[in-house]
Amino acid sequence: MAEYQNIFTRVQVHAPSYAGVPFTPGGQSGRAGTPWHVHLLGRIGDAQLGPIYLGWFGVASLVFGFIAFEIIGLNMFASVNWDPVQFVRQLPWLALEPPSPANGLKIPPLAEGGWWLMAGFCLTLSIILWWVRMYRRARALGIGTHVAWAFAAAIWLYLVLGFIRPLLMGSWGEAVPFGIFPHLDWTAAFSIRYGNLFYNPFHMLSIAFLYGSALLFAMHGATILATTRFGSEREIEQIVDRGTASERAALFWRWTMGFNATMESIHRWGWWFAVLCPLTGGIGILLTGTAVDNWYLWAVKHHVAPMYPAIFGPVGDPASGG
Ligand code: 07D
Ligand code: 07D
Repeated sequence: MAEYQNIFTRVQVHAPSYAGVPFTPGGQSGRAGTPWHVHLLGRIGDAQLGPIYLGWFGVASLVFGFIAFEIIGLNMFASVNWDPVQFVRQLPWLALEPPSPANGLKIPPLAEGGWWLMAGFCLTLSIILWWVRMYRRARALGIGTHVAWAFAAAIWLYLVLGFIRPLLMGSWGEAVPFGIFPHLDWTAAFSIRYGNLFYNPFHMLSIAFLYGSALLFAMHGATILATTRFGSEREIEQIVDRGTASERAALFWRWTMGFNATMESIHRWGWWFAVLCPLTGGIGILLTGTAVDNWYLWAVKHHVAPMYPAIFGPVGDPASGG
């Protein structure tokens, strides 16, 4: 049986297209498009493509997302004097920067951060409209809204980074620029400016949930793959009747760790770890510069980090003149 190592999808079921369960009534538009089947998609998931649900929230979200994408892209294009070769060559380094700190929360001229503000507005609207779409589609199907609330946790961090914290700090200049490497530079600079984010306990928590999410997902994915030959991928059935697949999966972990999750609780573990990563992260960013100016000095004060040897004299916050 050693050849049965289920790492890549190997079974592709062929069946007629399926439109899905009927809608709950209430003025909803139908599903759009005639479904068709793509073999390559069937290798990574379900081979059936469509029908998709095109509601107003989804369409509006895509429109605003497209506008944001265009504003960012055209500003980047303009920054290389509309040279297509340089645009492609330098793309990862190009940026649309927020207004300068001197501007505060005023609405700046377009070329001095105004475009950034407009792009941010459209992107935020797009993301929120997409959230509404996810929420409403879940309700229409009569399922829980867990996906929407997990998405909301990510939106929380996004809003803290680009909107709530800049508001509290009184300057759009505090927000993140648009751009691949520029947003990494911002992240590194932010950490240094506030005395090393590693000493922020909420950054620590966020990292623990990030790593924990990867660990849990690896364990869960591996456990299910290892027991699919006994039917464990039919997870819901295994919740109410654990059968031989779940029995073995549970036994495996009880043997190796002494404790096992259940077919139901493992998904709660996954959901909470994933949600708590940006949730705690957002708290950490919100506190930075508002409640705490220097996380290293904060850590020294709370006996988390050691003080540097006194030979250099007392260490103060360099940002406030030492
Ligand atoms: C795999 C789901 C698919 C999503 C993808 C991302 C865009 C951007 C825009 C060309 C896991 C789609 C990308 C829509 C296109 C332009 C202008 C999700 C998956 C494939 N980051 N970040 C990336 C965003 C922040 C940080 C990559 C967004 C904070 C570090 C990608 C946001 C801080 C590293 C990206 C955001 C931060 C990255 C891959 C918003 C602290 C990397 C993302 C809206 C949290 C990594 C070059 C990925 C990289 C990376 C997008 C915010 C830090 C471009 C949309 C400000 C340290 N970030 N990021 O796979 O390779 O996510 O960077 O908040 O090392 Mg980032
Ligand atoms: C970004 C939520 C917003 C995204 C949304 C999606 C679209 C469309 C399109 C699919 C990710 C928008 C969608 C636009 C998509 C298509 C086509 C979630 C986002 C709404 N750090 N760090 C974290 C580590 C350091 C710093 C979190 C590790 C240094 C800053 C995470 C290390 C410095 C911030 C984490 C490390 C530094 C963070 C992010 C190691 C830099 C944050 C969690 C080993 C020198 C953010 C409290 C997350 C945060 C954050 C990990 C090091 C800076 C756990 C492992 C010391 C400024 N860091 N970090 O879910 O919350 O992000 O901090 O060194 O803001 Mg860090």
